[in-house]
Amino acid sequence: MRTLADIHWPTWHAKDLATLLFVVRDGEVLLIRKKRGLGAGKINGPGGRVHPGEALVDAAVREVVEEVCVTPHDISECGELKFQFVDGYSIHVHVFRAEGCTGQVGETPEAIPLWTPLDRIPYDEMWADDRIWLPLMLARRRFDGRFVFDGDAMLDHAIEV
Ligand code: 8OG
Repeated sequence: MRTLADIHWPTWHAKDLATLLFVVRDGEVLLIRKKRGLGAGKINGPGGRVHPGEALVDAAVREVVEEVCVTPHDISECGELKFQFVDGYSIHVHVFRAEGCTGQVGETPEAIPLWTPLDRIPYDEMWADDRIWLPLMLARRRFDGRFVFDGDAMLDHAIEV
């Protein structure tokens, strides 16, 4: 399994369901330096796995509170990302955006918060696919992406906007 064509997408089900939530405010986006979990060391948005029975948006908010201590508001879903890894792992990520948050960001055992100017997003330190869809999220364009990864390496992708 190395390409999108090797996967039967209509019946594809991910092993894990996860969220990402980006607070976008005053020309900046709230990113994190992830300290543990999948993608540790990389810069990402706050997010993580959805608990059984939990609503997606509730999971997205919970992860932001847990990782960087602020509570996002005015939230909308802006896209979906489907990742198949060649080792058999798969994860389906729902991406949200929030127009603001309350509280003050703080570092936690999971993440270091980074308010980042929109014209200085450090794509070189992020997952390889992020430069494809993050600009769409910022432009409020809905996306549906599918990706094949071998570890950190993106082997194939397609995105519908
Ligand atoms: O529970 P844990 O923090 O390990 O969950 C993984 C998080 O990483 C989850 O928020 C989804 C996110 N994630 C992937 N793959 C990718 C990716 O390619 N790009 C970005 N930006 N996030 C990803 O699992």
